[in-house]
Amino acid sequence: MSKTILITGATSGFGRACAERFAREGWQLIITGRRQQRLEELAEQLAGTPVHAARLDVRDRGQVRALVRDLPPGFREIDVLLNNAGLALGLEGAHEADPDDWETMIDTNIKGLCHLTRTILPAMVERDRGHIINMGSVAGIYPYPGANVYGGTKAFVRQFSRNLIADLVATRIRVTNIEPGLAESEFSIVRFHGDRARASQVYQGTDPLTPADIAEIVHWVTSVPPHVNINTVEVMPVCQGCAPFAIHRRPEAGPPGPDSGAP
Ligand code: NDP
Ligand code: 8X3
Repeated sequence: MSKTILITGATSGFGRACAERFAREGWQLIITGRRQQRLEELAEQLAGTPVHAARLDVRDRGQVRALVRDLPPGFREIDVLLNNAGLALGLEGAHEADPDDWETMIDTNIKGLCHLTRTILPAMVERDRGHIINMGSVAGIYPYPGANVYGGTKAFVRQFSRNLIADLVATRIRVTNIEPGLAESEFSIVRFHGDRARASQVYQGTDPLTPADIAEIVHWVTSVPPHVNINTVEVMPVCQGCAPFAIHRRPEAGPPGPDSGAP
């Protein structure tokens, strides 16, 4: 019998690429997102694959409960929950950022991910089988200016994933946190509130990760032997590195001398 994966945020980027990847492997798909038309287009594109498409805003607990309650026969046993839906909004410093943007990121990246997990996990525990894959980010490990709440939400995803592993140690359920770096999708268009020119500058002159790269990794973590749990995957494009610690020098101090220890 085919396995079933539920993907949040399947209307774009990583989620959509994962839907295509798992369809190629013969899985059944539950694809979700807020944009109904995109869901319909994807379901049509994947004709031949058993697909249940359902409009879902992960921030709405009622919708999450209804989604699971109303799953059609044949889709009720979820083998993999891919908690992928998420977003960054803004790149302003913490003193200038929009508090509404902060709330949206917390509601989506943290609370939405928790709603899905809490709703789907009991049946996995009952069956003693399942895999929760969370989409974290390198922003949850390394700070950078303007990441403030976005980075904080992904740090939550990192620790929550580890705490799930702790809670589920006596079961056969697996938990993986995937932490990508620079990847080209609609991520930056959303971050800059639809400013496509600014978004494209983020990737200019780089060779970023692609959604297909991430889908390959998501598929791989599900394909290792059942006794193996890939806890975390941290992945960046080769063109990205971890910046040195920033040091602000007062202008009047002049340039650093040779023995200053400056990086
Ligand atoms: P995209 O913007 O291309 O895709 C984001 C997806 O999330 C869309 O399908 C969107 O669907 C969905 N989504 C957003 N808000 C909600 C909501 N409230 N309810 C349901 N679905 C929602 O970005 P990516 O594919 O790049 O991002 C996917 C995940 O990967 C995110 O969690 C992001 O933080 C993370 N990530 C991205 C990186 C990157 O550089 N691109 C790097 C590291 C992590 P819709 O609008 O239809 O609801
Ligand atoms: C997205 C990656 O580095 O733009 O999570 O924050 S980054």
